[in-house]
Amino acid sequence: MNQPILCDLQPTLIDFRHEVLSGLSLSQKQFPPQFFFHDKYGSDLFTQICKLEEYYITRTEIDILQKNSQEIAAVLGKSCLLIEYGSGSIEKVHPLIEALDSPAAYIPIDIAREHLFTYAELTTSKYPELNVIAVAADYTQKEFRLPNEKLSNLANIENKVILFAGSTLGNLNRIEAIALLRKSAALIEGKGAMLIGIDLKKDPTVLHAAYNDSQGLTAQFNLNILSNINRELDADFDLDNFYHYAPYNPVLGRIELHLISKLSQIVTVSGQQFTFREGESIHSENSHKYSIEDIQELSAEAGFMLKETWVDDHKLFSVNYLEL
Ligand code: AVI
Repeated sequence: MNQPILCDLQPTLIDFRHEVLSGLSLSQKQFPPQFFFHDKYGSDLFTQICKLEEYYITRTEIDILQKNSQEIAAVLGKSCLLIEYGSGSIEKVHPLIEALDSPAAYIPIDIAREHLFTYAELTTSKYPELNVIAVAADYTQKEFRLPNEKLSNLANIENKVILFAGSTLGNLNRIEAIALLRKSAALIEGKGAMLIGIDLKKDPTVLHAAYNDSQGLTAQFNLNILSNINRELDADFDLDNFYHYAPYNPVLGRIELHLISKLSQIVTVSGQQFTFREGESIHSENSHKYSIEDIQELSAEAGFMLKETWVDDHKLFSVNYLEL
């Protein structure tokens, strides 16, 4: 049986203590969005969120990829090298892989090594003809490169395409998003394309429901950051003294996740004290929403041209082909 090539670039994990202490020292307290996935419980909660009726993002993207797989595969062309950022363990790309015409290889990249390697093995067992090169790495790092020595004996590659699914681009601000797109252009050596799943602007009540679900899973996902800090950094956050708040900001076109202090209080983390006023927030995430025009502009600013967009019938979500 064909085996995946496993390539461990030993991604360095973020310095949790440093990020927490510096984030809490800012006048607008904040955490980076990666904190949600810091422990298994956070990742499991996200898997559950993705199955919620109110959180339309995951199922809508899968649906778009499934329904349009032939057309998308035709745009990607023959002998395509498909690179996937943050592939995780969701098999949402499999319908596309099935539709591709003799792909040169599939390169899933993820920081979570164990999950990635299990997923790579599963993909190879499902598609024994496919070359799978799984890369454990942090694709957001400046120094990240593709393991070119592993690609040298692949048959002729006619197109290199980076798939970035799940609307994770939306968790970056505009400057960060453009920087990631430019870095991606360099990764494929200025020739190729990106296939990006991006959540669309829509009725704010739909967005509000998606990030304030009735089962309270998103609230737990947000508050779990404080539990992790308590456990790992000898902190004394009282979770009953904070609540999840996730409004849509129509001016900035984004859902914002906050943890709001219910009262004035002092919290100790690793021996340092942090004062909270009543109503003060820790800003834990932004989830930007785009219009097709926004996507066109963003692409152009990063040196790409938006060539094709596929959306669902309700125009909730988009999958976009951006060419260099
Ligand atoms: C990972 N990311 C695309 C999710 C989003 O929708 O922005 C994270 C999330 N936050 C709350 N719910 C889901």
